[in-house]
Amino acid sequence: MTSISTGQHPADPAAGDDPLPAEFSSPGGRELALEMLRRMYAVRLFEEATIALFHAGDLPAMVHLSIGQEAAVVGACMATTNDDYMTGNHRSHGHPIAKGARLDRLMAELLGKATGVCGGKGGSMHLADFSIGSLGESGIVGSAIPVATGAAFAAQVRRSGQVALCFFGDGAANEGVFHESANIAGTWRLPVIYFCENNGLAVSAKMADTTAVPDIAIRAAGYAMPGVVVDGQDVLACYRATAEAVARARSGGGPTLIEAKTYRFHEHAYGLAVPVPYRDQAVVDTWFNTVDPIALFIDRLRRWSLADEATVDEVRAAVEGDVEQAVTFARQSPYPPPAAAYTDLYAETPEDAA
Ligand SMILES: Cc1ncc(C[n+]2csc(CCOP(=O)(O)OP(=O)(O)O)c2C)c(N)n1
Repeated sequence: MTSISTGQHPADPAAGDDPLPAEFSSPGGRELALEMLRRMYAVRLFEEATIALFHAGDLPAMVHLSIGQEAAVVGACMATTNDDYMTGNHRSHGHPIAKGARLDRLMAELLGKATGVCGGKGGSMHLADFSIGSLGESGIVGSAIPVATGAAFAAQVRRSGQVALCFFGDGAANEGVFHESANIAGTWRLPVIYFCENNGLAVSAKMADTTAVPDIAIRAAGYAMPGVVVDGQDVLACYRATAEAVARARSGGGPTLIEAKTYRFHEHAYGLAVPVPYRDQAVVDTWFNTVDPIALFIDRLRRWSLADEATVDEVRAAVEGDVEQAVTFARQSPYPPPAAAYTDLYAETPEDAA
């Protein structure tokens, strides 16, 4: 297991110590790097748009943002395909965006519109988008972990070669459901990747006050699977660790637990005031200036001569256009009719289909 100390970000590799990685020097490598940048911008700008919508009164509820955690979600998702399954938690937009979901239908879902990915019934915290393998996000902490485990079991039974990528936080890793799922995945060698986005906090509770071990990845040993700690602000490190876990899972080698040490730049949920002061704003400001995953990646893209300023601006401008279009689409879409409340409640059985 690689190890970095909890809560610390390793120094950005100094120029000269950071040669162009194999992933980006092979054919298609530059495109891969720029797609990582594009998706990280998509998460950031989509969520900044949700903040604006919240203040405008268009967004009817608080939102849990992945801003600061973009490298973790994008690196992990880009190591999977649309056929692979994914589940997530209440920090729910970053996962489907990172996996390649259309922004317009996601934004419409957040506004409760009929054109949303779930017809407006899921909202921010319960998004699902089967077109990209997203089985669902969930506001019930820990509840999507057994769903991913079950999906991995189904893939194993069907010998489909699919894997399930399961996102959860350090808080969820203290719930029984994580341990039960990891135990059965380790026992049955299920093709699942448990990806813990460890931002060191569960609402206002600090990990050190609630968790017996300094690294969640240590727990992998109890379930006979590899445990890996990665720098969650480094998109390439997250991609590499997940790609290795995906290859192992597809070849029958069973599950992996990856822990990405990351940071949440905003409040637990935007629009929810946590009454207890639990972190120093100066520290958060320092994060913005020193461990912004997008800024760190842009520096490296320049150093590797994969993108100059104009290319970065072009990528960002294209995403800005997509987000604007998504907001317009969502605003202009109709709300579902009241009768829609009674549809899509039950799965179709084989008898229904006959
Ligand atoms: C079963 C359950 N218990 C408690 C909550 C309230 N709650 C919502 S988010 C959260 C913290 C989750 O922390 P973590 O899993 O580390 O994810 P993070 O918010 O840090 O991304 C809690 C306790 C809940 N939604 N569901």
